[in-house]
Amino acid sequence: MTDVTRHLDGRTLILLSNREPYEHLAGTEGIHVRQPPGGLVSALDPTMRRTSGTWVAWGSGSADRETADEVGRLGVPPFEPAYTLRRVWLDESDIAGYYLGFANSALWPLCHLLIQHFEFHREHWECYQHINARFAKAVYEESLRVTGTPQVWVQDYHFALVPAELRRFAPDIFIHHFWHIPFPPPDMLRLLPPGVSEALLRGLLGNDLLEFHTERHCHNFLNCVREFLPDAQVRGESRRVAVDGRSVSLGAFPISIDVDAFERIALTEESDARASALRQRYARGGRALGVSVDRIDYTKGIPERLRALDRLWHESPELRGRFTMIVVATPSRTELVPYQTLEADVLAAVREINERYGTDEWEPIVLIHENVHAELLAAIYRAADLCLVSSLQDGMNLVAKEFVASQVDEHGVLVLSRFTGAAEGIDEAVLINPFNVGEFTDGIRAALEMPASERQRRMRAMRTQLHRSTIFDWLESILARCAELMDGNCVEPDVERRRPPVAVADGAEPNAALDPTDRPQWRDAHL
Ligand code: ADQ
Repeated sequence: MTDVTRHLDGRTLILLSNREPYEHLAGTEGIHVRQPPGGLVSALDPTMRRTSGTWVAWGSGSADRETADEVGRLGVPPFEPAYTLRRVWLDESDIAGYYLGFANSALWPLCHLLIQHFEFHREHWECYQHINARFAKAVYEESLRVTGTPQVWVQDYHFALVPAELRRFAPDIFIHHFWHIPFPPPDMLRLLPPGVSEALLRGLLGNDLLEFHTERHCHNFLNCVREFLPDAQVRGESRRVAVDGRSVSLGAFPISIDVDAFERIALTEESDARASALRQRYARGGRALGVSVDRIDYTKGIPERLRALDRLWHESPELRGRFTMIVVATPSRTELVPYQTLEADVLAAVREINERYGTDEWEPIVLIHENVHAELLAAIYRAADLCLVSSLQDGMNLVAKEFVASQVDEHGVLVLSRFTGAAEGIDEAVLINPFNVGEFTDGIRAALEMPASERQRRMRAMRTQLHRSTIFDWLESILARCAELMDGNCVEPDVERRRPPVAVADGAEPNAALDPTDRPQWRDAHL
């Protein structure tokens, strides 16, 4: 792993994400700490450790308040503190309005073009504005505390308004933002009431650099700016927007995973034994095993996948008893009605398929309806002959990359929706359209019938390609681009950097803590 901190050139990273890197939970045996799984934390935690930065996030754990100081700060990792975690507290109504409401019931379906699930409520939008202002204030407070020049990195759709809000307090601070989900075209953004789409775009244009997974998402963003913000100048060829006397850059930075870590786990003795046991049980004697792994979310195309499987076993009776699917599907956002309905529908569809085609000796779909630990996940990926990724829309889709990384025996085929960011970077997958059940079924059949040599050729090529673009390459390319921009290498001569006047957010009290002349010069003693 290369040391990406050189691109920070002594600057201190302040990261903002909705989820925190360490969560304290109260259990029967006292308080324990949990690090959420996922590539983002595993890539950014080492960088934060090396730079003694600050991570600002929602304090969501049941014992989070007890383990932080009165402001919400603590040193992390808890047993070997190297950087600061600043927790921001949200109450039930904040979570309902900002997180479950505007972020997950309006922005999420809109950005995924699944407008049948779109719900807008004015009070959710107001809550989102209010909470974004609170997070911006927390980031600003942290920027005053860190030694060295801060560089702020915002994550995702929960914080579209933070960049512009933060810039009101700190006009010169370098801010960039990674948008993990697709960005919609103008006709979709138009579903938001007048004024809201503009506010979102202006919020994001508070960044110096805006990062998407794909060129397509950059293109959609620029088209939205063209359509909704007549005062902004879009320079599509250089992927920049000039607005309010500032220049905002855009870039495509496809995220990846910690490829070596997945490979290592897949190669442990334990995984080896588990994968052999799985193959012995489901794939001996020329039979085949498939896998899918998702949160139960309507963007992942789970009902569409089940329809294609149903059709496959219906049209090809010879595959009954010879092809088994392990479907790993974890409940997600269960507070929201569309997610509850989807979960019930998925469970019913699996039951129906199993009743229709199953026998005393064979169950077509083995459902794992819970979170699976990394070792088991790697073993299932390793054992499988094919992996079905059927998202209706997906920013990237990490499951596709995790499957490829774990396929150390190189026998599996990736059947991948065209509508994932991953499909734009992974060659050699069998690409399908999940909305077209016939094409999807044919894709699964093609994967099952593919000769072993062809599977190996494709998997080997995908693995080579994946090793060249890991999450650490992603991190490095973003930080390198930020360094270029901060060094002024990319500033357009005709865009003068004018500083907007410092103003206090609507509804926010002028606060002594936000006065730059009051800047504390000390660092937290417990770091
Ligand atoms: P997600 O929508 O969460 O991420 P995805 O990229 O597929 O989608 O990542 C899901 C992660 O959860 C994977 O690491 C997977 O292994 C894990 N996971 C899912 N079900 C699990 C289970 N039952 N047990 C254990 N682990 C499970 C958002 C965007 C994506 C984008 C990522 C990263 O929607 O498009 O790829 O962020 O930017």
